[in-house]
Amino acid sequence: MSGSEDRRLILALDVYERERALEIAECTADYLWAVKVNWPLIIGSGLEIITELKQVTGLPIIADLKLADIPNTNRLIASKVFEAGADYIIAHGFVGSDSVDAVMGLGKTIIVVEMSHPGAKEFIQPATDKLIELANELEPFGVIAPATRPERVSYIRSKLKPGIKILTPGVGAQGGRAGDVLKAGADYIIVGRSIYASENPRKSARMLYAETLGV
Ligand code: FNU
Repeated sequence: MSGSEDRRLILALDVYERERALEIAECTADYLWAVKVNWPLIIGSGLEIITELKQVTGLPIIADLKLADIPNTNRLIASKVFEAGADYIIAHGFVGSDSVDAVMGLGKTIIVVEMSHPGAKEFIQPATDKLIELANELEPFGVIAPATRPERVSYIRSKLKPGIKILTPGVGAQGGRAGDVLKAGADYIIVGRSIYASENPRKSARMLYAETLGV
């Protein structure tokens, strides 16, 4: 097994149960760059799951809370999440630079500049240019862009300061393809159901990892 430097796969671990989450994370860890936790797992298993996942996998943990509140509330939430061991946190940019800044003061942040679902075209996509500007100004670790629209990922890459990573959910269950979006300029793909809901999560993660290698 290679070192984690060449890994570009992030597991979106959207299950409720602690045992199941730990089991899936452990058996797929060899192929992952990081594990992403979202509200379903935190609601189902508590914030301590972040600490446990780190212990079991040794991988970075991304807290996908899509923070979208006033600066003080964003700060209150993010400080507990970083305290629990999260390495990265995802925040919405549309609430404004002060709200994002509050999170960035506490730890590594990923800003949503465009979402992957069809409804993202209604309100978020029209604001993407401004959200890219915000990212260029604040220089977060990375941004979220849609694996379901590789042409938008190319566009976002062309406008984004070099060095800011692009993380793309939407591969598999939402219709995006790993090769297409990596070729378009994504640094990482985020995959949930195609791994955790498959019959053999380890095998599915290995196949996706293999797809990322040749790009
Ligand atoms: P899967 N996610 C997403 N689109 O899908 N954070 C976005 O635009 C975004 C996200 C998350 O479809 C989603 O909440 F900003 O099962 C889920 O945790 O592969 C994961 O990415 C995709 O899961």
